[in-house]
Amino acid sequence: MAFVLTEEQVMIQTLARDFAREVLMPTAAQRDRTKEFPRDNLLKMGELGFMGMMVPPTYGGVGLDTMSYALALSEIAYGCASTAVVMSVHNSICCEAINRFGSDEQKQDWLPQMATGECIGAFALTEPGAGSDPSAQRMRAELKGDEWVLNGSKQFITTGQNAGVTIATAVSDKAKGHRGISAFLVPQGAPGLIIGKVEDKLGLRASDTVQLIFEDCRIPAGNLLGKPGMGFKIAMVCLDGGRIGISAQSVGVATACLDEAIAFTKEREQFGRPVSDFQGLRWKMADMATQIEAARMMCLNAASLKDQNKPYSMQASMAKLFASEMVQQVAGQAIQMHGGYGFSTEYDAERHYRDARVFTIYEGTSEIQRIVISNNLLGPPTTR
Ligand code: COS
Repeated sequence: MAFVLTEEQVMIQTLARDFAREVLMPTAAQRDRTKEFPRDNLLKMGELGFMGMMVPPTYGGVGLDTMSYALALSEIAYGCASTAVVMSVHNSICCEAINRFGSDEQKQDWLPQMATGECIGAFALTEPGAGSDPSAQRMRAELKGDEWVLNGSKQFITTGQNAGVTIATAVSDKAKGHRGISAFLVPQGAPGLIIGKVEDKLGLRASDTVQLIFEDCRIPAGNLLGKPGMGFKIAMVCLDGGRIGISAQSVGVATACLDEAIAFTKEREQFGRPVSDFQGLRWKMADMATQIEAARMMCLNAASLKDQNKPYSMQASMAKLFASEMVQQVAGQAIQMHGGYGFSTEYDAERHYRDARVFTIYEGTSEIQRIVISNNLLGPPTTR
């Protein structure tokens, strides 16, 4: 399937490419070292429309399609994967959840400030004992008067420390299993919301990943997102879109790896000629480019299905599975082609390798994607 991009999509892609290469890329290695959250860059991205990409203009966004979003996100990931994951969770999970499931009042309250990048979104589903199986979560939500009271903890929450709003799920009716899980809009500074352990990570170091502790955390009754018991569904629906985002990030990082491998091997001379002349490397590069192209097509395919309001859950999982596994190979090859320099922080190859490692894990591991794909093919297993 060949994709003919519209003029608008090419324009968005070019805007993101220029921004990523001129603004994000030159400072990405430094952010990796200092772990500084890219707040200023996110505000600039808000000005350019990248923080409310699919939010309708009535709520302050630019109302673009998922294809444009995936194209832009790939470019941002090319420049800085840490910035890209913040953009990804913010747009494809948080803004999407509020836009799709929020009341008009909630949309008015949150989306305009999210679209500017002033208020960044986080998504708190995972718990210490409930990762791949979010239906086993234990955080509780109890309606007391005109407030919801949340108790429990969430684990590995991207942007948890810096988010203006966190969409958190909790069990509001234990008897109903996953249909008793609800979703809540928890503003930064809500009483009883405590930032726990800040993870020290292998990669994506400028994006914070934290534990969130809810100790009698009180939020207004009106901060319930959707209806009671809709939290699991909201999470599943938004993760489908999120997985398109991770495939886009994978494509962006892999493309950076390939471009850097090409540049390095053309410069590097051994045995009296550039190492890019050796067929062993040329063919590897051909394979890398082919794999990236396949992943890009799968990512855009899932995005396009979503834009056409067709089922895309399986295609999103396929894109995420393929692209996130692909970038592991490509990033490893890029290091190999840099030789000893690839192992040094002097070059970006090692950072890409570290950043990409989580892509097969977050927003559903590769194993979970295979469950989603096989369930779509075969129906759920007959024994549970
Ligand atoms: N879209 C809409 N609804 C969905 C859905 C989707 N993509 N996937 C599942 N659902 C619904 C089902 O329709 C079902 O609803 P009803 O009970 O109303 O019929 C409900 O969710 C439960 O579905 P299912 O029985 O398939 O759920 P399981 O508990 O077996 O889990 C997986 C399914 C494994 C796919 C799910 O738990 C999952 O995605 N896990 C990974 C979570 C994840 O990505 N974590 C990372 C956190 S973010 S970093």
